[in-house]
Amino acid sequence: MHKEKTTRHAENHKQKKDTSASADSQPSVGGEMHQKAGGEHPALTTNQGLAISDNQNSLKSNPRGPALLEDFILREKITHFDHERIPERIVHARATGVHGFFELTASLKRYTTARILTEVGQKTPLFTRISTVAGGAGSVDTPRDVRGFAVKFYTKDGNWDLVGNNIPVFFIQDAIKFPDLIHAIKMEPDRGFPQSATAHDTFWDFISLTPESMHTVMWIMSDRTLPRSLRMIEGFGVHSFRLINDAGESTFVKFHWRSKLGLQSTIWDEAVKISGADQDFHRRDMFEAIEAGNFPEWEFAVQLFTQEEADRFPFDHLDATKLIPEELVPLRVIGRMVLDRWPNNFFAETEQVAYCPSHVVPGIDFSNDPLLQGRLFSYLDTQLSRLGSHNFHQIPVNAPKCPFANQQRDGHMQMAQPAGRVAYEPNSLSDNSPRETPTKGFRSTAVTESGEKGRIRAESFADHYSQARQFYLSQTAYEQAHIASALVFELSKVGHVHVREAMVGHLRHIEEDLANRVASGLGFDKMPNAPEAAMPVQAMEASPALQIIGKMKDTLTGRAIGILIADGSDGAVIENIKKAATDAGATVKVVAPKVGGAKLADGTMLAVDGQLAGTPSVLFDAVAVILCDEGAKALSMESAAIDFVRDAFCHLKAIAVDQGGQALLKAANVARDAGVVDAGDTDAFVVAAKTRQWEREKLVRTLA
Ligand code: HDE
Repeated sequence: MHKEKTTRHAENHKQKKDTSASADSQPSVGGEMHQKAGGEHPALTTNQGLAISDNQNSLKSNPRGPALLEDFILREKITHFDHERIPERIVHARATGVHGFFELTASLKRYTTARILTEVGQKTPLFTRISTVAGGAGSVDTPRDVRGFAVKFYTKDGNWDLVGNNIPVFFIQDAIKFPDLIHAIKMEPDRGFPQSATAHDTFWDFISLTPESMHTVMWIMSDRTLPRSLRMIEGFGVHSFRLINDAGESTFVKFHWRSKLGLQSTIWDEAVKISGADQDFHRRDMFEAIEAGNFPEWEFAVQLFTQEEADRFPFDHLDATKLIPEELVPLRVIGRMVLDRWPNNFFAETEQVAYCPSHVVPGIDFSNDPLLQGRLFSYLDTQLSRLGSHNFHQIPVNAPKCPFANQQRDGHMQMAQPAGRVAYEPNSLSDNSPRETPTKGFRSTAVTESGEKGRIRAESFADHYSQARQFYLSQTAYEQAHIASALVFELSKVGHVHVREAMVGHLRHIEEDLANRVASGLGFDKMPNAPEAAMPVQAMEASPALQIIGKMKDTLTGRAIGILIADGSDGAVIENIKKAATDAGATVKVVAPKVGGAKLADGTMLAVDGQLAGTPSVLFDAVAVILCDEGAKALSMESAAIDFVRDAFCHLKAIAVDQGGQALLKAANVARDAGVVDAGDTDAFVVAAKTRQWEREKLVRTLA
């Protein structure tokens, strides 16, 4: 009986194999029945080039017998599979990578010899990787977190890596604190949670004991850490660098990326729900934009300043917890970056790309920022453990696109085959071996250093609260309320009361009103004392450039509109909204109870892009609800439809409705306001969809 069964199974399998193999005489690639026939399939081979005749069955001593050690094909395949993973990045493990180019539009020849910054019109290929910081490689795209913004420029003078973030300041001043910061932020070591979240005891414990973090805390509690899209973030090199011109003169520089689509964030409740609806929300958004040819673009800008100017700043520019307000040193736009090519392979490119702040080109040099100095060591070191070899620069995504040559040899996974007997310098035996280039090679700035050696924090780094206060006071009232509410949320997840109190104590130095709002949100009956400040808080001019709302562009370009329909909806109304939104630059997706489509009022079937339960309104910037009376009645009984409109309203989005849509709103207990418009008035819908209905917020949630 057993024997019979086995034979029948073997025959079935053989049949399958024959069907797919009949397309050509080569062995099949997948061997499945659904595999497409036809085409020129290359032979499936082992890594030694041996054609494989059967990729479905391992070699056995008899049909039901044990597998044989002799099966070198099985062993090769399984061994390779067993080793597919490499250590993920300690921080910034989760990311999206895209190829693109940089084009210089204004020369910095007066300041630097770096050709990428002097040859106007020159296009330099690049690879950009945008990441979250705290979560593992498989974590969600939309936690409250800083975004890494790393760009590898493949310049004619060698690779230049600008490894920045989407906020311009950092938590700590000295690299020696980085392991502590990251250990506090990551999941707690005994319990293994939370994944990618700052809302837990160890993070806030560390922060409450680290006053220098307060400025960055204001940034991470703002909606900057809840980006709507990776295409809508700013980027900052954070540290001061130096530019060096051909006379050897040095000018300090800060680097900035400014998104052409403008800065845009989600709000907290929305971000939480997006995490559930689509864990890959940002990666998918970027992929779909690139696939559709909507290439994201950033302006590249610099802030340039001399040592004398720096000496007059009311803060130390070598301290990475400080920024230079644009009002003090204006941004000069000198180029643009366009991302236009998705990688062929996620692992080979996005995972294996190795950024190092030490990768600079002649004409660019480092400042003494102690955080930057530590980074110059860390990144090369981390690549060795991640990628396993000093030869990681030979991996295609890391290799310079200009010629490079030296006398370094051998090592794990050496791919090159350097010819000749000379592997040293100087030598007199070879007339074409690489030599130093004294004039054009990289040179460090000649700076005079003086002072006492020691483990010392400069006095000029002691002001921990002034820029935190400046940031908070520069925000709109809506953004201030979001910051206060974020602090209440985060600290409410902290079990240790003394940590909550210590944090509110720090907030008192930043702004008493903020401290009061947070204390009240946490239900304190008494205001905690403020800790002693190392320096009195300085009054600084408000900097509107620090807002998000002020920078949201008056456009639908890059945004997404969702239209909820059902059987019986009016096709003409749907079409008008679709046209108005796409004409204004948005992408449109139609959502219905069934993914197969909806039968419209005129009897035609309309194909749809998403099924209601799997396509909530959090995935869109604005929505339209077009329903017949019957459709509205049916959807009034669907919690997914009720959530669709309630969430759109509570996330302050524009909603266009026809009569049926209005009925659904009523069933969902959603009121009409200026952001709820008639579906027939597409102009009004487009205007409302370009912004959020900020005034609505106080009606839908209690903010701190
Ligand atoms: Fe990083 N950081 N970092 N960092 N960082 C890494 O390098 C480190 C800092 C940033 O897409 C690691 O390749 C130290 C500031 C980005 O691959 C590691 C210090 C800024 C990325 C490392 C800092 C950053 C990293 C982990 C304090 C903004 C992702 C994997 C001195 C200017 C790059 C890796 C990518 C990655 C160390 C602080 C940005 C461990 C020691 C400040 C965007 O080497």
